[in-house]
Amino acid sequence: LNIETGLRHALERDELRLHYQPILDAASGRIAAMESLMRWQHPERGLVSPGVFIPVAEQSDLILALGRWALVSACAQVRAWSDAGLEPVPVSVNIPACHFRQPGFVEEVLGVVRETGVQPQSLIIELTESALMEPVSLAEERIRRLRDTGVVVAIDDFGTGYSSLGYLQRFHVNYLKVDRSFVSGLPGDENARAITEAVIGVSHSLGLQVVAEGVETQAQLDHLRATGCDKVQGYLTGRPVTAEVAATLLPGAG
Ligand code: G
Ligand code: G
Ligand code: NA
Ligand code: MN
Repeated sequence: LNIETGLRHALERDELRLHYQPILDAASGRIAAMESLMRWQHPERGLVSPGVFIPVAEQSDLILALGRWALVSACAQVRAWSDAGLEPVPVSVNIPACHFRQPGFVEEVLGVVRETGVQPQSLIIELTESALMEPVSLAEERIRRLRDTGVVVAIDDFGTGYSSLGYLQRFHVNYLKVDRSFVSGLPGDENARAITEAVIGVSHSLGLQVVAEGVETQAQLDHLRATGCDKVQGYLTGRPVTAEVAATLLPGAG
C-alpha cells in the first residue's frame, strides 16, 4: 500500500476521524479540555495510527491538508456539541512545525474559527518545541497574534526538544505539556521528580499552566496533584475515544 496515495484518497473519501482524549483539571477531576488525535479508518486495514501515516504525510504538502482537515473537524465538532445542548470544552489540535511556519498560518486558523462559528477560546493549538526554533521572532509573533484573538496555545512534549525553561519567557503560551517520558518516572525516580517540580515552579512564576501527559497510575496522579500540576491527561484518567463516546463525557451529557 502506498500511504501517500492512500491518504489523498482518505481525504476525498472522508476516511479520517478525530478521536478525543480528556484533559482533566488535576484538583477537581473535571474535564477541562479534549485533545484531538487523528485516526485513519481504512476500508481494508481498519483503524490506522497517526504514528504510521503522519511521518509519511510530513514528507509532502499532504501534512498541510491533514492539518487543515483537523482544524476544521475539531472546530466543527465543538460546534456540533454546542448545537446539541452540551457544554463543549476546548479542543486541541496537533500542528507540526512545518505547518505552523507556513505563510498565512494564523489567518488560516482564524478563518476556520470564523467559518465554523466557534469561540476562539474553544480551540487549542498544540505546538512542539521544534515550532519554536529559529527564527524565534516568527514563532513569537505568531503565538502573540493567535493569543490576541483568544485562541489558546500549548507547547506539547515539553522537555524532549531543545528549548530551555528560559525560552518560555519569550513565548506567551497558555499551557506547557510535560512529556510523558518524565511523568512515567514519577513518583519514584528522583530526576523525574526534580524536573517536573522545576517545570511546574517556573511555569507558574511565568503565568503558564502545566499539563502532565501520559498519566497512567494513581501514584503519579497523587504526586502531580501534591506538586501543584494544573491538568492531567493519560490512560488513567481517560483513553482517546470516538467523538460519540467523548460527547457522553461532556458536562451536560447524560
Ligand atoms: O494517538 P497516537 O498515540 O496513536 O498518536 C501517535 C502520534 O501521532 C503522536 O505523536 C501524536 O501527537 C501524533 N498525532 C495524533 N494526532 C495527530 C494529528 O491530528 N496531527 C498530527 N500532526 N499529529 C498527530
Ligand atoms: O505527541 P503527543 O503528545 O500529541 O502524543 C499523544 C499520544 O500519546 C496519543 O496518541 C495518545 O494515544 C498517547 N497517550 C495518551 N495517553 C497516554 C498514556 O497514558 N500512556 C501512553 N503510553 N500513551 C498515551
Ligand atoms: Na499532542
Ligand atoms: Mn505530547
